[in-house]
Amino acid sequence: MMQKIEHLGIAVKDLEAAEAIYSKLLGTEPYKRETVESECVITSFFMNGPNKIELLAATDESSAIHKYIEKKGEGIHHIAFAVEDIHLEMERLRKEGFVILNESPKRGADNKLICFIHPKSANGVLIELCQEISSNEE
Ligand code: CMX
Repeated sequence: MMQKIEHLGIAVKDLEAAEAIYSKLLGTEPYKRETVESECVITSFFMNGPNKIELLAATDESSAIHKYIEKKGEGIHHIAFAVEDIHLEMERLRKEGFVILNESPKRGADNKLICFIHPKSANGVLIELCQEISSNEE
């Protein structure tokens, strides 16, 4: 089942400028920057207490982030939920009628297996599932 909100994803145009703003806002620097080639994004992660915020900028125009910002502007792009077993959760949600955007989980940022649920299935909110990759799943 869904364990907790793992992070909030925020779509930004300029990663460095957004990092400066969120560093001031949260009073801490990002702990990690990571490019996810398959998603054409560069990400930057902040911790705020137990909570995580992911800034996402497009690396090219084919990126979902580029399309999102063109259409809706910068802002909250997705909510990610931590799951223990992403395969089981995808199966459960498929049976519940959610539109899962990935046939199988793929590798995302910050050592996670991820998949997405279409925003039309969840009241206009893009949902991400993520499972921590343990060393025996590498
Ligand atoms: N949140 C809410 N609504 C969204 C959305 C989002 N993040 N992205 C798109 N939409 C809406 C659009 O506004 C549009 O709504 P209308 O039909 O009412 O206009 C509809 O969904 C279709 O959007 P679109 O612009 O035509 O885009 P596509 O259908 O080509 O793609 C989506 C939309 C969600 C299927 C695609 O963005 C996707 O597969 N996303 C998952 C992957 C992803 O977002 N990767 C980047 C993050 C990677 C990471 O976190 O590491």
